[in-house]
Amino acid sequence: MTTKKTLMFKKVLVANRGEIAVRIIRACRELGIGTVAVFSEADRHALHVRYADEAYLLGPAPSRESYLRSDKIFEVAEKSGADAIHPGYGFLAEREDFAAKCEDLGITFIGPKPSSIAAMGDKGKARATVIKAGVPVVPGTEDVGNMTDADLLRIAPSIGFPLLIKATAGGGGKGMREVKNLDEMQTLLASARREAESSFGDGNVYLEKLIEGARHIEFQILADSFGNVIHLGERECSIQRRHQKLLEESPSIFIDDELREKMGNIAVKSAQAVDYVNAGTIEFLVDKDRNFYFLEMNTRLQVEHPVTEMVTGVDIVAEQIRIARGRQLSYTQNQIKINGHSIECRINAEDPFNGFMPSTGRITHSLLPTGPGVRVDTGVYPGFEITPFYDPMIAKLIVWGETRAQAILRMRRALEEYRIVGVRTNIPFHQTLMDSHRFMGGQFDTRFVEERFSMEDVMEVRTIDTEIAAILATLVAHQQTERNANIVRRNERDTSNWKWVGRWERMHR
Ligand code: MV4
Repeated sequence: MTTKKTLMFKKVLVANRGEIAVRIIRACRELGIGTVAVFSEADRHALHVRYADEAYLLGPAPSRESYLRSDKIFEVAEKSGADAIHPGYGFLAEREDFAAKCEDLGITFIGPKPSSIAAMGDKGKARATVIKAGVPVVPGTEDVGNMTDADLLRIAPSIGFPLLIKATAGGGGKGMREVKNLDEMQTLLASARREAESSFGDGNVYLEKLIEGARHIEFQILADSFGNVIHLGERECSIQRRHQKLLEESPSIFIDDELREKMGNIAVKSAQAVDYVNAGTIEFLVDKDRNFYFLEMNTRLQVEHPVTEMVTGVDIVAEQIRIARGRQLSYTQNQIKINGHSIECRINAEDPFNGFMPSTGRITHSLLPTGPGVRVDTGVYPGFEITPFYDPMIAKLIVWGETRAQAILRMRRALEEYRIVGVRTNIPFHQTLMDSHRFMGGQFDTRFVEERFSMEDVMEVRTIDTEIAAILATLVAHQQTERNANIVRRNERDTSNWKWVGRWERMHR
């Protein structure tokens, strides 16, 4: 066996903010590693600044002037003597040049090699790379490099309609267009290229057959620098709105042990195809007939990693640090067992009664749910001001239950306990979702929230408020601020939860 130097970090710089910065600081604390926080002018009083051993100002609130300023971050690393950087998710996490610069400066990047980030960052290249490794992808273009409109128009009929135009630099649905027939393709190609150009500075696109009614299921993988690669099972991420995930769970009720093993092996193969090291996620589309297709790989820690932690018992951030220190994985594939069920609700400062508009302002009061099987990862506290500069996600509410039904019951209970006053949140949305029969029965795909999920139940509450408004405008003004704290809707099922669980579990045996 090759001997590798083990790096004992003394200090980790956390190049992020909010709940994920807090999450990383916590892992470092438990491992006895010092922490350095960085912050913008809007985040002087943020939780990650308070929890870190040291904290340094980067610049003004906008990300471009603070969390994206790699030059400032390297200055802080030098000044503080940090020997590693954890990028979290977003910001600089998937920037090949940032990871490379860390290497040049002798700072350990807690993440994959720059070459792996690059290989998976270009979606067209990623497709070509995993195809060679025998990974199933959605039928589509297979050429690497830029293709002209003429090329794409010629190939399209052999792929078949409907198809999707996707941006090679893409992700998150930007520059994506659904094409129903050849006639409309030219126009849609132009608009996809325009959007990709303005979003990523790269108008290159590729084609894939459209998979309708698919679920979005992703696999967590861990890889060490000795070539050991394991998977930690899947996360079901189909509950999303406009490409923003709202709820994730593990395991997926759609995946049985046999399919999990098959997809897990393919996930491992995909990671090996780019010589992957550290934590990563392979996204798949799974159609009604359980055919699965590689979609893309995320070369970072993900928002929804806690649901995997809850059912496997693996501390993913601690493993990331261990891997970056040049040590072997703590687990072999055989030691990974899925235990129970976990659900995560993303708590966003946005108003579900008003088109999910971002809500800003000071959190005056908050009461966190606690108790058995409940975990809250948050970066905010009473007195903290939510600004419009960053992602609206202010907390992740994660529950664990022995079964999916018990996890749902626990989530309903935790959502009831949660009080946030001062900003609107999407808690009422999640409460309505927890009452949805389709969600309970697992009958959903990626179109569920936008097409099948009725906000009528949520709207009903609003209608009542509007009636009150007509009578007593002043009372409503008061209610608006109180609503988030008071909106607890009961229904008959609450009085017979156990009967309901029993019936539901018999139904799904
Ligand atoms: C697809 C697809 C159907 N067929 N590709 C959306 C964002 C990008 N990551 C990939 N996406 C999709 N690609 C084929 N060939 C449907 C989606 C998609 C989707 C994927 C995952 C989660 C939510 C989604 C919502 C709409 C469309």
